[in-house]
Amino acid sequence: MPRTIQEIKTLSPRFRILVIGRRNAGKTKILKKMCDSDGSDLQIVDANGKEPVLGGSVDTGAESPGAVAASCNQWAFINHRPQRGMSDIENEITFRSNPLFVFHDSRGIEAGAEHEKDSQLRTEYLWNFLRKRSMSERMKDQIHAVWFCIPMDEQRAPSAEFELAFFNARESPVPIIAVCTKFEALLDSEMSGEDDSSDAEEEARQAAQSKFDRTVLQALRGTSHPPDQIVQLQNLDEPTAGCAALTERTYAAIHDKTLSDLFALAQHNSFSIGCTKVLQAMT
Ligand SMILES: Nc1nc2c(ncn2[C@@H]2O[C@H](COP(=O)(O)OP(=O)(O)OP(=O)(O)O)[C@@H](O)[C@H]2O)c(=O)[nH]1
Ligand SMILES: [Mg+2]
Repeated sequence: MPRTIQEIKTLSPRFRILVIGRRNAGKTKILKKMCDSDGSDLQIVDANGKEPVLGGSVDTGAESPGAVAASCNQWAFINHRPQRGMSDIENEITFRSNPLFVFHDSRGIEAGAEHEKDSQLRTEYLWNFLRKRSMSERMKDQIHAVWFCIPMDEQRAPSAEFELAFFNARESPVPIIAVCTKFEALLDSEMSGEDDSSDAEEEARQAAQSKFDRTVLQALRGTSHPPDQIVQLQNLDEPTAGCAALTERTYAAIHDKTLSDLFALAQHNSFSIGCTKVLQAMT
């Protein structure tokens, strides 16, 4: 029998997502888009619900100096580089604009992994985190979905040492959506310098799609445990761009009715906030 909203929220008040990806893959951007936030309302707490003690700075993802200042009130902001470290993955990231989502960020956990002999350990670390969380009895503590971001402006992605190694390693206990970010990079590489007519653009779009299908898609589908869904996102750095395709594929990947209702609830919350902002801007 379907559960009421109250029953769902009692089981799990928030939809919990693990986002994985190389540095600059576009992870933070996706979280902000999903919560309709500019980053100024980002909050991070550690596994005990406390503000984490940071050895360096934290990537707030804030988009304006004002927003940076607002979000940095919470942290020691020593330099511009996001803090890296394996313990980061335990931290909970939320946005006040949509408290129904909670995120864990791998934060470039793979940085340099392709050239390090312990790279397998790093993939292993992600899997251990997922396994530990999925064994949790309480639904609210489990990871409900994984967004695995693969940037299309990085020629080595997906690499056998990181992304493909991850999908070859184990069967996931939770739905995994491979998010191919910055898709326009493939398009740009197919555009010839001079001809920018709509015909040339359409030709380039088809060539980019075909290249993607032959390389990225085939590589991902050829892994031992391919992602449940694969989605392409592009131009997310543009203010009006959204990630409706990611919402759609995430929803499609979740088979548990309570969790898919919870995801719809959280997503609807972001949609309502977006609509309110548009209406406010118009009046
Ligand atoms: N062109 C383009 N740029 C994007 C897109 N998505 C994100 N970016 C930009 O890429 C850069 C990195 O994005 P982030 O969201 O900070 O990447 P990240 O994965 O969180 O990176 P780390 O926190 O360093 O691991 C930023 O300058 C974004 O504005 C996209 O779809 N297209
Ligand atoms: Mg980030």
